[in-house]
Amino acid sequence: MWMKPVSTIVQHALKTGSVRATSTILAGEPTEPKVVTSEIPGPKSKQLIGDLDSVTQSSSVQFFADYEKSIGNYITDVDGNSYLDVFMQISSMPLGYNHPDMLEVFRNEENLKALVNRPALGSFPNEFWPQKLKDVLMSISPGLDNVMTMMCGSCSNENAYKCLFMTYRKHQRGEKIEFSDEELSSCMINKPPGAPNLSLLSFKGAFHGRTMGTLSTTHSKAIHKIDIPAFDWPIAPFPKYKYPLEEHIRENKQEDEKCLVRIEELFEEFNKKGSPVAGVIIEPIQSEGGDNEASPEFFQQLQRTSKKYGAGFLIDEVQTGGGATGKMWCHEHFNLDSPPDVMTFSKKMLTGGFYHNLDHKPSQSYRIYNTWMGDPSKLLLLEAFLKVVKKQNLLHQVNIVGDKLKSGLHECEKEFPIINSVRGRGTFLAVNVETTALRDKIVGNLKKKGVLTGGSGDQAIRFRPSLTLQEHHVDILLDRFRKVLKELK
Ligand code: PSZ
Repeated sequence: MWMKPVSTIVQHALKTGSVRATSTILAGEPTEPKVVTSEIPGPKSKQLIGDLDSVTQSSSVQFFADYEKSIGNYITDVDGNSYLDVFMQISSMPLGYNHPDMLEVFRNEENLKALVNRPALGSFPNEFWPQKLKDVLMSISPGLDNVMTMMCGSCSNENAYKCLFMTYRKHQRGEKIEFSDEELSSCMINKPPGAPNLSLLSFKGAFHGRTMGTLSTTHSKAIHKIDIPAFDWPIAPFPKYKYPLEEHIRENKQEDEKCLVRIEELFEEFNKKGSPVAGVIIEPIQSEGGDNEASPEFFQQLQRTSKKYGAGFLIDEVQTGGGATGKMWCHEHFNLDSPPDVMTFSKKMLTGGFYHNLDHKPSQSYRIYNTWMGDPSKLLLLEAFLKVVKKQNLLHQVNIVGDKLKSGLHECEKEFPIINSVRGRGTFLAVNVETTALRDKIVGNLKKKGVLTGGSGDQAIRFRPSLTLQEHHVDILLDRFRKVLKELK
């Protein structure tokens, strides 16, 4: 029976050596998945998909959700199916559905007014805005001095790219902030020197967004890019590792070195071409492209190479950020010499945006600007989320639950040879399947058993639960995963 999630929270303690992580099961969260329709989408969803398709492209819709009934780690659809959701709206619901502390935010009249009276933040911010930015976003800054909020991951990257270019040109001009008449007139007709020939280096398999600028740095699937003009910018190889990592240390190290050599070559080539690399853009774990990891040493060296060539170093934490890797930011696992120059976020962070150092602060107003520049109500949600992370020691829980899931997956890969290459950090995990067709089948069959996962790249099944996933959820997930794999045998 559906119960209101607001009043009771059942506290569970996870015994974890000396440190305890408290975790919550929301009242009303189902104890297991329940699939009641013979097909997914069920009849009601199918009808709604038909309805929707008469007004918009809707072939990506999996089912229609009932967000009244969805709770905690379970999403319920309009046909009454309840799924254990370890995909969480493409890695973006930090505390699952209808978390009471999140609902509470807009029970407060002042917060409700911040939601309703949506400002053009760049010009008419709320009185609380400076202090909230400090208390909330700056409290988890990855060592960077400033932050700008934005609407989504793509526009965070889009604007961060512009900062990289502006900073590169500032350095080229010898820190002068005045522009020449020629620059000012040529930029108006998309010509150099005002619109300079500069490039950004990105990686094969990367995903940074679908907007016109970011799409030139996205290389995960052709369907994302086809028919759209793109910048001719350098695309470097991303390391491809052999698993298990501890059995392939030498080969994987050679793979890093091979990629790093090619990256230097690309810097040189594009310098020679007259389109120098102004910035390097990279995900800490390539997500859409297939959950590809690279070593801390690779990232350390890449940052050094970027510095050597005067290029800004941008880490895209849109998918990895917000705690699922067991640290607030995945790149904290890399022990870099210094923070990246720019770091973008969105998804679990609820607001989009980017942190940057002072060198990347725009020199004049209106160079990075749009109407909303984010949304104060999203910062209020982020504030509530971070309080729960702290109160319940959720990063610790992510590590414990992630370890359990990872070792369970390792057992599965021993039992079922069609899966391999278990990898990832925290609960941000993935496993490969021999072929794309089999992968898709497994993801589909898991859904029929009431577990939502996602595909990434050609071969990976990815797990992207919220930070509230607990050990008993992992038991259910692994049980259904085993059943699906057994049925394939
Ligand atoms: O198909 C899509 O458009 C998807 S599926 C998952 C994403 C996009 N992820 C978005 C994303 C990302 O994973 C990384 C690493 N960087 C940027 C983005 C873009 O964020 P949004 O979608 O908020 O614009």
